[in-house]
Amino acid sequence: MKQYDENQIQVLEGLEAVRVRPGMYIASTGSAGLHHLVYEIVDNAIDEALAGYCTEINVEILKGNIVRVTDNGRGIPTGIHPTENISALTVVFTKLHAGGKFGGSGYKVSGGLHGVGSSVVNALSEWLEVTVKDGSKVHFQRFERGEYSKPVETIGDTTETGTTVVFKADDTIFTETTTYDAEILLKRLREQAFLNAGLKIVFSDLRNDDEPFTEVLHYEGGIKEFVEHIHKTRGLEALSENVIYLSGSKGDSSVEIAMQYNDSYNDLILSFANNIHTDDGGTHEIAFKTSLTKVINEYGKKFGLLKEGEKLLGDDVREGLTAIVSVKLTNCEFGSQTKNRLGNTEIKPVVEGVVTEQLMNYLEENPTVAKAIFDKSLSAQKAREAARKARETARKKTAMESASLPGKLADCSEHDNDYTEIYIVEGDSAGGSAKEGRDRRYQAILPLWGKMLNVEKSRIDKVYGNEKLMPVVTALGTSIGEDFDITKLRYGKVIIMADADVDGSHIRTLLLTFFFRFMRPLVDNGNIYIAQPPLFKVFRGKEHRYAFSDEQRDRQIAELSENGRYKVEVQRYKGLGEMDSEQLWETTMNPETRTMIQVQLEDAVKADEIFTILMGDKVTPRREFIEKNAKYASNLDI
Ligand code: TSJ
Repeated sequence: MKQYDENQIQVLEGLEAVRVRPGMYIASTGSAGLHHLVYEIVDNAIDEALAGYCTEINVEILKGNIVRVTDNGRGIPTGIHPTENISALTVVFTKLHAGGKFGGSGYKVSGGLHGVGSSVVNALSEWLEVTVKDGSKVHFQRFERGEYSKPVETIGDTTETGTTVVFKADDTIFTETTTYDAEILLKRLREQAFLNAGLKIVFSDLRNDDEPFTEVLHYEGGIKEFVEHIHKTRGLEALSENVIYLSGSKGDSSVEIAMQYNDSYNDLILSFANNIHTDDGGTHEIAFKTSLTKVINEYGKKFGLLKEGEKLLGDDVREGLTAIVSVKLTNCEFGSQTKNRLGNTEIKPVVEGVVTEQLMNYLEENPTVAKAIFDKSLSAQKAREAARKARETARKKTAMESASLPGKLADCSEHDNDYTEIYIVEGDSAGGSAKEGRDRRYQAILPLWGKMLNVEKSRIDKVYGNEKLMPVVTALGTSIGEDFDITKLRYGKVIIMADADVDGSHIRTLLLTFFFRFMRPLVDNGNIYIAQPPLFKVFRGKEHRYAFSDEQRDRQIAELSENGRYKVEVQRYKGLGEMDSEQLWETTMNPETRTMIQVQLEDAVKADEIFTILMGDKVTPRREFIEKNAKYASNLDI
């Protein structure tokens, strides 16, 4: 029996809105939104842990992509809600924006959608069941697409406490996919386990009877272990034995920082506000960076390591730094356009105070570590100076040479970036075919030659003067690093064209790493493409087709041979060089017929990880990464 009292009607109208416009409540109705459902539910259990009542959370993916989340907290209150006149539990799952504030002992720190997402998940689930153990009774309620036909029932006795939510995403809402990616869930759950030291999260993927997967995420060291984990998985060597840990609080705001330097030239600062990853940083991250620069400079002055007037810049003191900055505050304010940038200013003095005082103390008490950090910053500063000189030399050189464009560049005649493209081609013979086959009005060709530079292990000063990369820089016109200027870009599309073999894959990775590290806006802006030359030509007499994969080849063999009735031949292209100019145009360069991959950055941190692992010099993480991703390797392309 449905209860058609006023509250219930209001409730249904509320959840109906979620179903009509899910995009207003979750990230998307694609894969991201699907995974978001799990986070919304788990976040409630994490809040219970933050409140100090829950020590373990179980997250299971069951057959049919049903998710079960269980905690050992107090259990969602089941008593009659004072103003709604129905069980508080029903309110949690049917009323938008309810949650977090029962019985006066609401959560001290609660951010984002915490505690308000359960009704959204409920609305977007084909069905959802909640079981609450309150130490004496077991309570239960079931919902279908957000609606219930029975109130909360008592179904048994218990001495335990806790909450279990089981749900199945509604495939009429999540039309793209309802299949969870265990890696994605595991990554986010691991992050949450690091951020909440001591909390035990057990993740299981039980969809496949033959290989059930379970991993226990339990880190007593919290964010310190997070930093160690990052260094280990990326194959980075730490500069000191221990991770530096700083923490403090003021009023309702608190901060925790874990930091350690490594042997790379890149920095990685991950910041969080109330356990939510702030991709775009914000006040807490800025405060951390500013105070770090100040402290290192002050230390240098105090111990005579910096000469009068000498100063290290932020980029210098952050080179090779991995840091986690995690703040907790009462009312998170996120930027209006950029949702993931923290705006709260009250956190600034808290972060500044902690870093200034505790980091300085740490450095004074650990002179060996301090010396290593300082030397690393000084060498970054020297490299910056060297880069400046290299840049000036490069500028003078181009000013002296009458034609500043690289000699091997076959430029296009038009200059409208809406249409122009540059093909960066490995190999002289392919370069020749590309030059012959191109549409010379809009397509420029730059063949690559010279010695390979692994940019992952080089600073910017090495890029200036590198015979392989400098022609790319001059042809694109934008310059690199802090000088990068996208308005000077000479082509709308930058297309990497290399063989579909190991060497080609090497050059693609090299160039992608280079664009990612030194011309990052080109990647963010979607200017970078990867050409897809065919792997096979299937032909019967004069008729022919191209295939870009084994499956496509087999389909075309079947089609063209009319299921074996006619003889067809298959040619395998080992490299671009095997195609003549006409074939290259037809298959790979003609905008009307070609397929290209636009390089997109789904997750900058992930991309950073991939490049660090693939281009770094540690073999073990690279092997592990490749083994783990082997099944994707064919379309991963790097
Ligand atoms: F388990 C879970 F992750 F699926 C899940 C746990 C899902 C949801 C939607 C909520 C919870 C949850 C909620 N675990 N624990 C709680 N705790 C409360 O709701 C609670 C209990 C007692 C009191 C109190 O003041 O006595 C207050 C609250 C908020």
